Amino acid sequence: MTEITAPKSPVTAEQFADEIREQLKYTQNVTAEQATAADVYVAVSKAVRNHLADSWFKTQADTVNGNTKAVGYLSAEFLMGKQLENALLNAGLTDQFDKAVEALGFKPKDIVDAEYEPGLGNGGLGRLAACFIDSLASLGVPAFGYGIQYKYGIFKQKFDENGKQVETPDYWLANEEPWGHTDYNRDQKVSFGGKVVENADGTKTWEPAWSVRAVPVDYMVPGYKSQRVNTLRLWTAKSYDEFDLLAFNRSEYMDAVAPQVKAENISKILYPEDSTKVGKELRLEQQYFFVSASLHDAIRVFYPGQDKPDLTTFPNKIVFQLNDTHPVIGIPELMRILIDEYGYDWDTAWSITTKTFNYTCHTLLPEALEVWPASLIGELLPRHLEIIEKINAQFEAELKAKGVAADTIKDMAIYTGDAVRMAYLATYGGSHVNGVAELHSQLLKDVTLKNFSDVYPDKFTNVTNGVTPRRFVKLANPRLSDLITEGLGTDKWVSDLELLKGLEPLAADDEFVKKFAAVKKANKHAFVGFAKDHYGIDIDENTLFNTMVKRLHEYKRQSLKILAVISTYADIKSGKVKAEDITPRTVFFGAKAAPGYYLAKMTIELINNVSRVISSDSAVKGKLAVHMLPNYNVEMAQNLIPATDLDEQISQAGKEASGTGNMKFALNGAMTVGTLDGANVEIRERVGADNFFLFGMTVDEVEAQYANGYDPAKYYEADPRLKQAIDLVADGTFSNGDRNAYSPLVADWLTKDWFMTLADFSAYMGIQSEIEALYADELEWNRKAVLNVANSGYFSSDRSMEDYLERIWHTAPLA
Ligand code: GLG
Repeated sequence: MTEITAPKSPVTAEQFADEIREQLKYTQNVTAEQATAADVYVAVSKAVRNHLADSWFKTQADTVNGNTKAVGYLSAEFLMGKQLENALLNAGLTDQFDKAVEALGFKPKDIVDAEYEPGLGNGGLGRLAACFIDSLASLGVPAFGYGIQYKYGIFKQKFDENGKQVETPDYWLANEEPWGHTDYNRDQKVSFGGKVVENADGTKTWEPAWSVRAVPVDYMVPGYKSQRVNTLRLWTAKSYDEFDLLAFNRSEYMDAVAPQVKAENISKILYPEDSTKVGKELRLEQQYFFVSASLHDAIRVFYPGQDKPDLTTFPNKIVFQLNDTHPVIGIPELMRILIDEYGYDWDTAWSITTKTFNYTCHTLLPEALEVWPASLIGELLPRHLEIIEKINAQFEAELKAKGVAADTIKDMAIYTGDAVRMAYLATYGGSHVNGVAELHSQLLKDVTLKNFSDVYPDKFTNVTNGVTPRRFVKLANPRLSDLITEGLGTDKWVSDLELLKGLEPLAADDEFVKKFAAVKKANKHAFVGFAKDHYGIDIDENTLFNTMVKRLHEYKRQSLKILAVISTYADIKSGKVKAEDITPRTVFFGAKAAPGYYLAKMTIELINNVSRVISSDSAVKGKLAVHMLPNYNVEMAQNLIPATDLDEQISQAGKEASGTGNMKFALNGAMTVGTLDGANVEIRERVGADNFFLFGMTVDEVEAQYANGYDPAKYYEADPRLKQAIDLVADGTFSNGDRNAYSPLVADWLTKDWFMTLADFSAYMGIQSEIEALYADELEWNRKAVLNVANSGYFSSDRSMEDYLERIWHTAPLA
């Protein structure tokens, strides 16, 4: 048996420098003199991993041998951000690192910058998964993150000379990637297609047509000061038939690699375009691929070397969280494993399965709840389709027995005959369903999953999202972190964020507030440098930094913000606002649009062109600037959020499930202008209505508008400023005179405007004077910003994890 030793004790800077030299010499095979920053980055990363290794082994051993149930977080996305600084922080090696690399003749920043950010996620959902696994490790809860190591993550975004979004592949593995360890000896076989045959004894055998090899790449997930290191296991797809030599020898070179390409396509890219049938197929292949490999992996981990494990104990070993609908095929897969591979009867298998899974819903948009054509599942996973049909039959019988009306039963169908509704399958097949903010969870019960909540009220619960204070305060905002520590007299807040409450009295202390204002100023100054380096733009740091960063989507209403900017531009230009009344602002946008999302891409183009026109207009120089920053990612967030004065959370009420950017901004001392949507509601409750710029319709008002037949043109006619802004878009002002450039967008605003941008415009403009009046009073603005920080401790992902532990997972940290 391997000896599990205690975690390696911290080293001195000199020792750490020696460890780096050793890595350079023996693994990188370069001398310290030859080494570049990129070499040192790899060497340091490996040295840090060595420090974490013993804790990693010990955590694994305790996870398997202990009596604490583990958590398996199944997610198509893990948007991790750069690893090195976080690993150094959690390993307690930050100071040693700074000194050691300096001793080697490098600047710490250059080493950190040599890392390439992995973009294995799309937005909030993926970043949430990353925050959650950080918190689980920090709390000492045994956990596995399970997902896919995509070869290409979310695309890299550029803008062409016309301001249009251009997507390029993000080949993040172009250079050595020191964090993932490919473990060829823990692979799994995942099969597809073929047919199901019935055996003489009535059991079924699935005879698949093809299989791929799932090879895990393991990432250590170090907890902050917990001595625990969990595992993020990302699967990559390999072919069993590497290469067809016969075909090659017939000079059929493409055919020779075809099987390999087919297999490797599965982990090639995050969210392949799915408007075609093959695209859909690939997505389902991906989902099944990682879920099947993960379930088998968990059985391997918890029942090592056992041919006939007692899997009735499986739900006591690990509980799986389905992060959105992407992993929901795991429910029929576990049924299949239990019945076909281990010989359990249906009822036993069902009892194990329902205890094993729970489902988190992250949306209120019906189109985001996945529905698969039954024919597709039938082709790719014929045995699973049979199981789903049987689950559906059992479900319908259960509903009937409960006296549910026939019409309602039909509405609730998991399997409709031609489609499978994954959210319904997840709701029925798991123990709990949760939304991600109070309002969202309520709307799930009242609207989206109402029928289910009526029949199974106890399944439904809420866990409000959170963000990790390690990455998003401690690492992103060292100046604020120092000030918080000074104010509280302790740095314990990093792992107990509710301690921030202790800053509340300091909001009344002018000296403290001034220090806080100085931190913000310094962060703005630093961001000006970052933007110059990264984007080549000049920013006036003595302006209000006003930021809107998030995926580009109509419901998030980037349109509302850009129309407001256009309106302000027109007012300044026409002299309608007096020079002395202008609050100079710099507006930052950061957003990627899905490659096939036409209006979203057009909105990006518009923002870029508004930016161009404004920046070349001397009439507004020094008063208004707009920047659409390319390729919004975790790194940009870490730099921009701490520098922001005012954050935009302006989605249509009832559409943003939670939002997590809103939490990051509040924790970094930005004020928020927002609607009563998602977690904004809870943020406002906590920081106080006086310290939050609220505007816009409520969920009920939105519903009433839909019910009465919403007419956007009415708003256009009624508000001259809105009319002027839209007219400027329509008349070619931002398209070199081309009146057609934005006509689809303009037509949508005037005739459809599903997310009611126009209806909220006047209210949004109305609140700007309040914002500007407060900003003019520097001390008062910062006092309120301090109160935002002091009262946002609740939005730590540590707290979210504690809520999951108590309400859903019913497990605890390792002893
Ligand atoms: C979703 C939602 C966000 C939410 C995030 C994490 O749109 O409102 O904050 O998940 O729960 N698809 C998403 O990014």
